Amino acid sequence: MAKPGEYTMRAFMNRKMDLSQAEAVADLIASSSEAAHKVAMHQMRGGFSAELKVLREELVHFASLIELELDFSEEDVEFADRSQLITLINRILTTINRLIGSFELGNVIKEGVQVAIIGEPNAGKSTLLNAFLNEDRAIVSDIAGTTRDTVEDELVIEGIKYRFVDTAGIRETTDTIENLGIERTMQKAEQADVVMFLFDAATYTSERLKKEISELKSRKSDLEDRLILVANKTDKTTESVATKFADFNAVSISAKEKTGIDELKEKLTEFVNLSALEEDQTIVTNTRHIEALNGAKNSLKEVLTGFEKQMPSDLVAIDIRRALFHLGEITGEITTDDLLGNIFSKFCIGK
Ligand SMILES: Nc1nc2c(ncn2[C@@H]2O[C@H](COP(=O)(O)OP(=O)(O)OP(=O)(O)O)[C@@H](O)[C@H]2O)c(=O)[nH]1
Ligand SMILES: [Mg+2]
Repeated sequence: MAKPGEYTMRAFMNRKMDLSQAEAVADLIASSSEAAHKVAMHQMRGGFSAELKVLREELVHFASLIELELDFSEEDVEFADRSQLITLINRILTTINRLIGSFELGNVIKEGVQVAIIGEPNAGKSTLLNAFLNEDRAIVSDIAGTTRDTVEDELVIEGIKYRFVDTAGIRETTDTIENLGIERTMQKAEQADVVMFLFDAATYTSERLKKEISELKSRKSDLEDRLILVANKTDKTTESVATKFADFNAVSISAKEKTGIDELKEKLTEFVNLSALEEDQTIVTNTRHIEALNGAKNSLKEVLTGFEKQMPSDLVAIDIRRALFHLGEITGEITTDDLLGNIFSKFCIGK
């Protein structure tokens, strides 16, 4: 009987693919959006490995020069031109920093964008969730306080996965269960990548909206950059909602009539900057890889400090070897049985 991931593991053991490529096989199987699929394919075809290979080769060359110096330590020669080496290390650090920076997008692509829908009871949050999903996912009623626990579901828009979280409406109440729900709403709003604040366009005044937004922002200062204001129930009012809330840059919708939903989706996609994906750059999606990249980065910084402080070459050589070790962890030049077991056990049988 084949074990989980046995075939991919054999391919790895026989050097048909490196570890990051083998991991991409599992990512590919698990991918649930076009973007996740694309990133996994890029990695499986060796895009990431190729990038790391160049870095490693340059470092190896560099390490061998330094180690050569150690052999001739009595003669006090310098084979490795220090200023060239520093330039090289800085270039490698730039690449590593770009890779580490790509993880923000990588994580969004792999895990999806969390979107919390918040607002007062009866604002139409559950109706909006249902409109997004095109199904009766959450219970809708005209009783304020219908949703108590959070209701979550996923939707792929333009190749990116979004996780919508419908929450309990925020209001002052003495109901214990409802209060627990409201607490959970605030937690979800904290964790979310994007917060949609939904309000009833017919009953809200711009003064009230202004006050509630500033209250929200005072709770969480970084909300500004991830807040979308949504004026709902525009079907109920004959007033021009655009004029009424002109200062707020709100999206006007009717969740019930399903109007304005496309505009809202468009607004959502603006939150994800996909240029790196479109340019086919390497995007890191794996926390194991991020840890290794951070390890390599720190070791290389030590090398630079070593040069600055004119430390003996043998000490600098240790940090270079450590950086090589971390880069090798990603591609699997350096592995332990535990690590391999951990990676391949997550595969399904026969893959
Ligand atoms: N006219 C109109 N009514 C709406 C619209 N959206 C929601 N409603 C109605 O508003 C009422 C409350 O809707 P819900 O979606 O349950 O509101 P909610 O924000 O989830 O409320 P809680 O779960 O209690 O916090 C229901 O009777 C909906 O039919 C809309 O766009 N137009
Ligand atoms: Mg609800």
